[in-house]
Amino acid sequence: MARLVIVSNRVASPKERGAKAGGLAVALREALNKRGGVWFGWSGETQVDPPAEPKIFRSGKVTYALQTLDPEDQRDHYAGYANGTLWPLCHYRLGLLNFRRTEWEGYRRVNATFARALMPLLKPDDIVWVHDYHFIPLASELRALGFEGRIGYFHHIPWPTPEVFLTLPSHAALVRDLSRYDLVGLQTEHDVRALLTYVSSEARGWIAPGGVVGLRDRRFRVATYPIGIDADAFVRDAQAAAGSEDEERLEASLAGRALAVGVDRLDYSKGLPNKFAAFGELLKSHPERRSTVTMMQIAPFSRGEVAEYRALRRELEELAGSINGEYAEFDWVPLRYLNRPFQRATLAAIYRTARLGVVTPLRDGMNLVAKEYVAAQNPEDPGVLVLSRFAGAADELSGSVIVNPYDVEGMADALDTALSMPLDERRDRWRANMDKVARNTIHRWCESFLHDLSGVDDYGADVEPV
Ligand code: GDG
Repeated sequence: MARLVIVSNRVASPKERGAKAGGLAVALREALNKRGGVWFGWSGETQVDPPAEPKIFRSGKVTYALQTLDPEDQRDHYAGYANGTLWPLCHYRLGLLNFRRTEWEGYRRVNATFARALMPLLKPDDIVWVHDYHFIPLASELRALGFEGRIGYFHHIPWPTPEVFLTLPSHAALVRDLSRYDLVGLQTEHDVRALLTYVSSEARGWIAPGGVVGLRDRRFRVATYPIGIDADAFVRDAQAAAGSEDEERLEASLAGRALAVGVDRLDYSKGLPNKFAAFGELLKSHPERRSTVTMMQIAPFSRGEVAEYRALRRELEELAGSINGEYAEFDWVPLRYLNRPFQRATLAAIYRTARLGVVTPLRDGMNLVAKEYVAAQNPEDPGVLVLSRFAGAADELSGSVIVNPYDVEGMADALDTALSMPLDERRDRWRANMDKVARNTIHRWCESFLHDLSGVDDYGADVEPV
């Protein structure tokens, strides 16, 4: 079996285990341990004139290689082009899109730096799996240095439709970069259609059955790999949470009221202002719900170095304050708004206790919280998932109450409906969702991507355009 090399901006430390590590980190580490290999990424540190070689250490069969970056390069790459340009673009937020040539150049420069640092660690037969929008040009840079082995790319966030993508001044170069991969994985069929439509209508490429794409002298494949969670681990965590101290404390604090829960990084793609507004609207237009339901929003801060995230934080503080100011009783606070992360075991207890999981992003590649909420439910008395149609997860989780997050009043009505849902219907909907969560796990995602990447050839001369 070929050795595996994983590239991602942040590398999960081998010390992060059990409850602390995220599902993705655990799955990637498992794949690395099985095949042996290298996990390469940014060290999290900046330094003027950083060393050209990454810091290297080994743990089990895995070599970790962490590259330090120059501070200006890192800013142009991370806060600049990756999170100030590509993130809003891929989440359809053109009003928030900043494009600066210096950042685009910085983004490319960092990818070239990463490629130069990684190249000496590569063997010709390695399989390289690159993760996410920070690294789209990495394959081009590795090819320029002479690496001819298989390289795959997985895009964790949505791929925008051509009308949106064309607003990016560097769109053509970015797709040329994608074509240097052998396999490009996206979360949903919608994303795949969006990219293929761009290729055929704007880049004058051709598409053959199976998502094989011809672009200039390159052939590569684009396919769907919907990411999942470690469903068994989540079921176990949730079962362990039953009767735990966390659960008891939470139940006691609710005093018999229903709980609606949201867990999202504090990010403008997650639709938090609209979610808060919808909860406020529920309390306004369904006054009988007051004092009967509590919403808890866990929203750890993220990307504070990007101005839009700081503005969002202020907006949410104001909204939460105004909802609580308007509707709170001396013994009930409607909205509990928490800006810090919690242990996975505590999250499991909260998910399991919550009658509603409220996941209403304006756009989301997949959204793993939706799947975690489903996995954590008690099958005898499951809660209801209220889910945005614009989350990738909505393609699979059809047992949810699907909402349009731009329709605040519609969401308020959906929350009301979900709160009244009879047990039989809750069970049926949960079963349908759980079947999907249990089938499309993170392990399956990982294996199927690696299986397809291992199997790629040069997409044979017999592949013809259709
Ligand atoms: C990107 C895409 C795609 C959150 N708060 C806490 C905590 N979390 C964990 C959740 C979940 C993960 O973080 C968040 O994953 P999401 O999928 O919801 O969202 P992004 O971070 O935006 O991820 C997304 C994903 O990549 C994978 O491809 O689904 O669309 O945007 O696992 O549980 N974990 C702990 N404490 C917290 O307070 N322990």
